[in-house]
Amino acid sequence: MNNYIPSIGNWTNYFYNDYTYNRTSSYPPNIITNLDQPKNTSISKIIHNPELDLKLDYIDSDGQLNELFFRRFRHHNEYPQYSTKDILNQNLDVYETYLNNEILEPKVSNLVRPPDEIDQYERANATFISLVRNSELQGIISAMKEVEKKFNKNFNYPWTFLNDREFTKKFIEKVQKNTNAECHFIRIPSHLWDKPFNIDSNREKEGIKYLINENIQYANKISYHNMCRFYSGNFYNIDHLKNFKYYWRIEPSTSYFTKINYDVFKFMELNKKTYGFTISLYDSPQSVHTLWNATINFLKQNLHYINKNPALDWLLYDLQNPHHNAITSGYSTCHFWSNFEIADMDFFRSKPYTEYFNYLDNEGGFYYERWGDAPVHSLGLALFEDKSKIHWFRDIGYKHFPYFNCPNNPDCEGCEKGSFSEYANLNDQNCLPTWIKYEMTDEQLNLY
Ligand SMILES: Nc1nc2c(ncn2[C@@H]2O[C@H](COP(=O)(O)OP(=O)(O)OP(=O)(O)O)[C@@H](O)[C@H]2O)c(=O)[nH]1
Ligand SMILES: [Mg+2]
Repeated sequence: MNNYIPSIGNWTNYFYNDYTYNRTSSYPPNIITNLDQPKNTSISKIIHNPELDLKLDYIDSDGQLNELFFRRFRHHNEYPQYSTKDILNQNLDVYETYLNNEILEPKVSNLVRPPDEIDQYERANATFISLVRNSELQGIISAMKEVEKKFNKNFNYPWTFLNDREFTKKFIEKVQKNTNAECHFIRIPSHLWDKPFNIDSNREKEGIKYLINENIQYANKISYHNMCRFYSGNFYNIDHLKNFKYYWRIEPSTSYFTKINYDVFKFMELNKKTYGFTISLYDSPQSVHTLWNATINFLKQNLHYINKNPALDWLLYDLQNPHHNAITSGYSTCHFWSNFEIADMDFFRSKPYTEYFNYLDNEGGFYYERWGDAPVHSLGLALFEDKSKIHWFRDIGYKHFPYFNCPNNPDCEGCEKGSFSEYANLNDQNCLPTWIKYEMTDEQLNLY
């Protein structure tokens, strides 16, 4: 370990040389080489030393944010002898080995089972949330049927459907038929959905041109940018949703492969979890190429918001897809895939996250780039929440094309156990090995 230590002076060149990183476009400008040199930072602070308390690393001796810590490619420095391919194979092993273990239910003593009398059941303060278009009627019915069959027929949690347009009568009637639970159909107020007036249209056009050139999906679809902004920061401020604490996000055409014989919302509540996910992925780095810069700038002014137990290794991991860190100035692009979320909206309503979202919104990256709600939620959680409150629902068999969470569970039907994607060439997009290796405590690892 640490047998190759680049000097502070040439570390940025070293990164580029080592990965022969080739850009096809001249935009964005080279972001790495214009980093400030660190203040009062010794080499021992730059190179990761697992013995050191990470918490100390990201603050300089003068109490300022040590910016280099967040951009330093420290994992790469630890393992110079391995190629990216070696690393990927090692990481896939970690994932497969872990998922090969039988995964049934969380081993906690407080699982709440389906009630005998569903009408008398005191539910958690929770709702399903589904943002959906009228045209996605079949897709949402298919997801809803599975969720009802595998979980909700036993608990009757209400559904909240959100749309930037009015839901049609047909949509409402057909959807309601699939559940005994209450359904609410809410039109999103335009101020929470539409592009803000302060977005500079020339800058937006330039940004979209760059993303198109980089083959970024949905770059040119304004509704997609609106959706990402809405799910990043505004959904929990809809009047109807202010009545709820927990939500489970359901997307059209997603699949659910396992019976869930306990109340997942009560699991969250009783075990003090903030956020539950099933899949963790890398993002297209071009879509978030200045998100990390903006985040660092926010952190510089708000150091006190960083949690004492953050998930920084996952955010900074630079071995599997190092070109991502190069494009984003340090961020791995690892995120929780937000089409599945079971989470506590009070986290997103908290001061740190609210200020963070407002800061990002003001930067305009939802339109000048294509910042997604998944990386924005994930950065907020990894930085401002105690990582032990983030729960991997690995018992829930789930698919959103083309990725799975497919546990080794006799009851799991419809996916290949342990597989991450139907396409083997997408395995390098899996960020769960990093989560498993660096962020899960023994307690979490042994929870199933
Ligand atoms: N009402 C409404 N819902 C939208 C709009 N755009 C996206 N959504 C919903 O927002 C969620 C995410 O959109 P998707 O198009 O699935 O985005 P994605 O998952 O990144 O992309 P896919 O891989 O194509 O599924 C889904 O629940 C969509 O139904 C929109 O313009 N209006
Ligand atoms: Mg989708």
